[in-house]
Amino acid sequence: MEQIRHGRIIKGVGGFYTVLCGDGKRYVCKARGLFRKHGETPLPGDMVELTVDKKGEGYLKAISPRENELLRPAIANVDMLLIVLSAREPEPDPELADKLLLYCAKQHIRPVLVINKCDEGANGACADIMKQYAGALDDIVAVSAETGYGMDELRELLSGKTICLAGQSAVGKSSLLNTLLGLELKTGELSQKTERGRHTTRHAELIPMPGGGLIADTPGFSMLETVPAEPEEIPRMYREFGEYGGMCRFIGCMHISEPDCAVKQAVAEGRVDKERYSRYVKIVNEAIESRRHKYD
Ligand SMILES: Nc1nc2c(ncn2[C@@H]2O[C@H](COP(=O)(O)OP(=O)(O)O)[C@@H](O)[C@H]2O)c(=O)[nH]1
Ligand SMILES: [Mg+2]
Ligand SMILES: [Zn+2]
Repeated sequence: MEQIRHGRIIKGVGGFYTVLCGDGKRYVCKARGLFRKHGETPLPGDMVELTVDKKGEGYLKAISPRENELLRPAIANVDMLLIVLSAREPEPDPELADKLLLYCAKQHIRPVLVINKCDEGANGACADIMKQYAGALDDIVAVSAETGYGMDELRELLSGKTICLAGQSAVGKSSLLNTLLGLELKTGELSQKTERGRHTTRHAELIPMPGGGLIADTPGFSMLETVPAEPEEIPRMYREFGEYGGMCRFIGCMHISEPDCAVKQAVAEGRVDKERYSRYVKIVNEAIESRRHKYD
């Protein structure tokens, strides 16, 4: 009798899937025609059932329902998205970070804001980003991939989780990836080499982290073309609006042009960050605009 095993797909190339099992063993598996018939494509991150025959060849039997599915890179069951901003060059793109927070809310992925390059001389910029996002999410970590500052705190937060990095180009995603994997590289050199290698394969892979957990080798979302939510959904996705949202005069208040709006009041009194709010207005308008075009 074939024995049923359980594991996690960490890689899939050309119809072969590498599954990591609880005992730390890896099996290369083929997907049975069954999957194709149901239009199911196994993804890295999928929890699967497999069997291994006498020759040691594995077969995927079933995929557990996914908690979520990231598109760029294509990975299932992601616990955390690390939204990376830089306290130095390049100029931070907080609008991208805001949209990535919306994406996390929509996909039920826990966001972690990682402020990288918090090394000498970047304290002011780091504190400014911290202040803007203090009400927006729980996990904000200031780090330096270069000096190692804050990396222990970050590692602890990520331990045992399945994670993916996101953020604009040159903020240090590859450097963070390499540091988290314990590759101990000094600067971007090796990271660039890794990246070039990845471009040729194009398939994302999950790599076990030394402290437990898995990290995607391909960083995603250096930009988002559209707002990842409908306009009406957006107010609820701003956690810092939460305590004021119910106090507006109108139910369904968008907190933009309505009178007696508690959120606008909180912004005016400095209880909600001004810059986050002004980007919010821009993002909602962008979402309205793109919906209009969708039905044009
Ligand atoms: N000062 C400083 N530079 C860093 C840090 N992390 C990365 N860098 C540099 O930032 C540049 C871009 O890093 P990279 O990891 O390739 O960014 P990516 O495009 O987001 O993958 C490289 O030159 C890195 O050496 C850091 O913590 N501090
Ligand atoms: Mg990179
Ligand atoms: Zn309001």
